[in-house]
Amino acid sequence: MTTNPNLLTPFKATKADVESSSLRQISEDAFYVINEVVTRRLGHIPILKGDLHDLPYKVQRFVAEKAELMRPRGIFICDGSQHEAEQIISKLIERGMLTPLAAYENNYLCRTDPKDVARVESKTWMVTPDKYQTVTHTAPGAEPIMGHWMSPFEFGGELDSRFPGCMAGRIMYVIPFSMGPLGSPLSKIGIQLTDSNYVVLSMRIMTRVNPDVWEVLGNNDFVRCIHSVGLPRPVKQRVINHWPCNPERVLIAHRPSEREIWSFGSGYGGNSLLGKKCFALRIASNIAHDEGWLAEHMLIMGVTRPNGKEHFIAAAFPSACGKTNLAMLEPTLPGWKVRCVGDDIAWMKFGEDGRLYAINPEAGFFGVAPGTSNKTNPMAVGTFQKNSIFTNVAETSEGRYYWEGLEDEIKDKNVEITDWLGNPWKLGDATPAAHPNSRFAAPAKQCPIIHPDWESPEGVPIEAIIFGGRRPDGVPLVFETFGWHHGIFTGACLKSETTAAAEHKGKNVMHDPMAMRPFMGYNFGKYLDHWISLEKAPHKVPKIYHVNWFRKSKEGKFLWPGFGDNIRDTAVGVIPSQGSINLDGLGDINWDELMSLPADYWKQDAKEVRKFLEDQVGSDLPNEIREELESQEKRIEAL
Ligand code: OXD
Ligand code: MN
Repeated sequence: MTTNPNLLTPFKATKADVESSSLRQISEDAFYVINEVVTRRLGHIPILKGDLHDLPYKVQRFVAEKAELMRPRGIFICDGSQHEAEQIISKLIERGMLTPLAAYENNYLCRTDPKDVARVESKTWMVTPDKYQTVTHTAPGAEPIMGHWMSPFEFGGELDSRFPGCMAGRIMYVIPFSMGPLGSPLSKIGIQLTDSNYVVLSMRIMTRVNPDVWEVLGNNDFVRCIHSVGLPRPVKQRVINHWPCNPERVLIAHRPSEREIWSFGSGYGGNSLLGKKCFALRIASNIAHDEGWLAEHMLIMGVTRPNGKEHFIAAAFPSACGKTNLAMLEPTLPGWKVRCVGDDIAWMKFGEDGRLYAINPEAGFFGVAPGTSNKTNPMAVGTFQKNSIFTNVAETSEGRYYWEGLEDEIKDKNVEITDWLGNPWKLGDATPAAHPNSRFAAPAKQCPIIHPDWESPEGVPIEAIIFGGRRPDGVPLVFETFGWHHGIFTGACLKSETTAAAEHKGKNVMHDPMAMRPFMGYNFGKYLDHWISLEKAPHKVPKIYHVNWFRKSKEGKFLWPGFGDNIRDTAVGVIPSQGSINLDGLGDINWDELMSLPADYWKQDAKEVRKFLEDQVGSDLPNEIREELESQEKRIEAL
């Protein structure tokens, strides 16, 4: 770099000018000061691809600062192109980290270190100066289950003991991405730094990685995402499956006010694809609170009735309840049509016309593979026939993926199968072929029933919100809540059986309020207040429903065969009466059992719900929700 004589003159741009402007808009003097700082910070770290000095100043500073901290051997600025992906893929195949699944076009299998297979909730933290920004004032002795707080002081220590030099010998990729259609008023920008090329390839599927992000950034801020597998070179321990990670040192920390995410030690899913749970839920729910919108763990679907009218629905289910299957449902009833907008996350904002508009901030599906088949979800199967990455599934000698649920689709029963651990496996073996949390990452645009408006910048208008969970006992197939507050109360009391998406063991029915328990970005009481505050003129709030197709008979069989107005009021909501739902072709349905409200169950449940809200939301429980609790208790008492 040439030295600028102006460096000796006083720095004219104010700090605020520099912070708020892109490189092109600031004064010459500041320009040279910045260049100097960036260059000094980078030291001898080469830029392997792209030109850092072409990027907005705030990005240069971010990249340089973090490179100075993590000391990679080079910096690679991603452009998201096909060519770039192909280069990375061929390198990973050569190294043995990716295996082409030869039966498809551009599909790959990746096996992780078996210690790095799911989100690690116990090591996921929100860092806020005040503890109660993150967690509620729980009852004495009650450990908060929503939000996991760490003080900035403690975080400083955790950061210092992990990140300095953590990328030594590795490349630091700079990934510019948009959550939501680029340039939509509902979208947000992120930049992820990572030393995992698997993450680069997955982010390309799951988000919009595009150099046009640099243009949009001129007037917008971005979420800072810093990710390292946490294994600097030379590596002291054995790297299993060419999957570097550091499971003992995992840390996933969010600084919501700074709009910043620090993730260390894991390369897997929600721990490392920071656009997803970390940004689009935990950080975005903070932004949404500040800006008056909602960032929720919800699928978005359009349902068209035989009369041609389409209704958009957002639905919240805890992890691995079949959200992806529901989002891509093929109705068996003649004349009905479903089209998918999103399968996991919804960003929703009221428009000037008072309606609630939703976008899917993601660009791909990161679905649980086991259980996905032509029978349960042919549309997902159609989506991942090409350009997809499969992680921790099994593989056949014909170059096909395999997992539990595909038994009937194996044509040659003698085909050789290699399980997710790389061992030979046979149909009927006791161990699972695929890890229960094995995943496909597939581009949403390949979904045969993707909605034509799924990338519409203004979003789609939501008419109904559905909450649901896996409830083997007591809870009817469907009920409509009595109104906005009762709907929020019902969402706050959401429960479901635990799943393999995180590190939980066994099957217990667990509280998962609004399906957001692992993804809450701030105090849950304030979150409920925020939802309540949205019912105001001119907002037309959607109707809220609760569903449960996981109810089992006394013999342990599902009462409802699958996903598939005459009503009556009950203690927990409005329930359709027999005859109002078309059951044609569904065989023997025990309607009374499916829709019943067992008094003993609900009396017990009401006590448990009160204890949960008092323990977990404590003095932060909004009055409106307390009133709903009390009214519901009275209705249940009268059962
Ligand atoms: C997911 C989850 O991966 O909810 O979508 O865990
Ligand atoms: Mn999810």
